[in-house]
Amino acid sequence: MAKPADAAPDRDTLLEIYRRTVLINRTDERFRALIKSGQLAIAYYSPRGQEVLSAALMTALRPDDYLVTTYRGVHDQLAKGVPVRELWAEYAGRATGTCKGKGGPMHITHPKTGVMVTTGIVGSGLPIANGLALSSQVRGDGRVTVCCFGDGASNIGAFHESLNMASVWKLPVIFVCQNNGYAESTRYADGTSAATIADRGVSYAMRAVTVDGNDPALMHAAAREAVALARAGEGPTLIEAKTFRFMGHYFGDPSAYIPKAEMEAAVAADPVPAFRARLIELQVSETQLAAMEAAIEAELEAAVAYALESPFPDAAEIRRDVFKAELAA
Ligand SMILES: Cc1ncc(C[n+]2csc(CCOP(=O)(O)OP(=O)(O)O)c2C)c(N)n1
Ligand SMILES: [Mg+2]
Repeated sequence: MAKPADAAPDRDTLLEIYRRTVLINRTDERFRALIKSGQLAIAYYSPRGQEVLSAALMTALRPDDYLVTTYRGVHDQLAKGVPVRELWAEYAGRATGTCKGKGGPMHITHPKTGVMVTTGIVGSGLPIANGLALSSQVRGDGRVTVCCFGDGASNIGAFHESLNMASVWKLPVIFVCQNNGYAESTRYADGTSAATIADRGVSYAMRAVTVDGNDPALMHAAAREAVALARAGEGPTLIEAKTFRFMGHYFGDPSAYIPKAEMEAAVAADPVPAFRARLIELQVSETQLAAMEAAIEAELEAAVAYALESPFPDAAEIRRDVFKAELAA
C-alpha cells in the first residue's frame, strides 16, 4: 500500500492552491458580468462556491494527468491549467479558442493540459474516464485520470457501471463527486437514496471517502492519497467532496428552491475569503496576496480582451475536424 499523504500541504502548495482559487473566482465573476451586460451570449453554469475544491484537487495532479469534467467545469479546467486566453476564446466561441470556437462552453477540450472531455450529458463522463485510465494502464505511462461530476450524476446508471468496471480492472481513475447538495432544483435527499455518495463505493469494493471539499488542506490531502494509490496500481478511489453552489443551477436561476437559511449559512462560510483569512493567519503577508490577486486580474483582463477581439470561426470550418477526410486535408 502507498503511504497515506500527510494532512497539511506545505506553504508553497497552499499558495498555489490559493492562486488557482483566485483565478477561478475572478474568471467566474467576469463571465457573469459579461453575460449580464450582454457582451457574451452563452449558457453558463457558475462554479461559485466550488473554487477551493477544484484548486486543491488539481494541485495534487501532474500536468499530463487526464481530466474529464462537466458543463459546470470552468473551475476544473482552469485549475488543471488550460491557458486562460484560449479558455476565454473558446467560451466566447472564437476561432482562437481551445477547440477553434467549435466546442463552446460545454465542450472544452485541451489535451496539452490533460483536459480530455467536458460534457453536458450527466453521468456520461465516467465511462470515458475509465477508457482513458485503461489506456494509461495498458501503456504503463503512469498517468492518473480524474473524473469530476455532481451528486445528481451518481443516480445515473453509467456511474454504477463505471465504478464496478474500474474496481474490477483496478483502473488508475479517481471519481470526484462534487456534492453541492442539488441536482438542478432537486435537493440531495429528494433524489438520492444513499446517506452519502461515498456509501455507494462499498457496493463496488472501492475505496471511498467523504471530505470537506471547501477545506483546501483536507481536499488536497484526500486527492494526494488517491493519486498515490492510483499511480501505485492500487486502483480507483471515489472522493465525495462536500461543497455548495451559490449561483443556482444556471446563470439567471433565482434559486427559489434553496431555503433562505441554507443559502445564508453557505455564504457565511464562503470558502474563498475563509481561505484568504487562513493564509493571513499563517503569516502570509497582505502585500503578497494582493500582488498575486492583481497579477491574476491583469492576466484575466488581457484574456477577456483577446477573446472578444478574436474572430468567430469561418463558415468553411464547419466540416473540418468532423470527418476523417477533412482531418487529413
Ligand atoms: C442524461 C442527462 N439527464 C438530464 C440532464 C439535465 N440536467 C442537466 S444538469 C442536471 C443536474 C445535475 O446535477 P449534479 O450532477 O448534481 O451536478 P451540478 O449541476 O450540481 O454540478 C440535469 C438533470 C442532462 N443534461 N443529461
Ligand atoms: Mg449537484
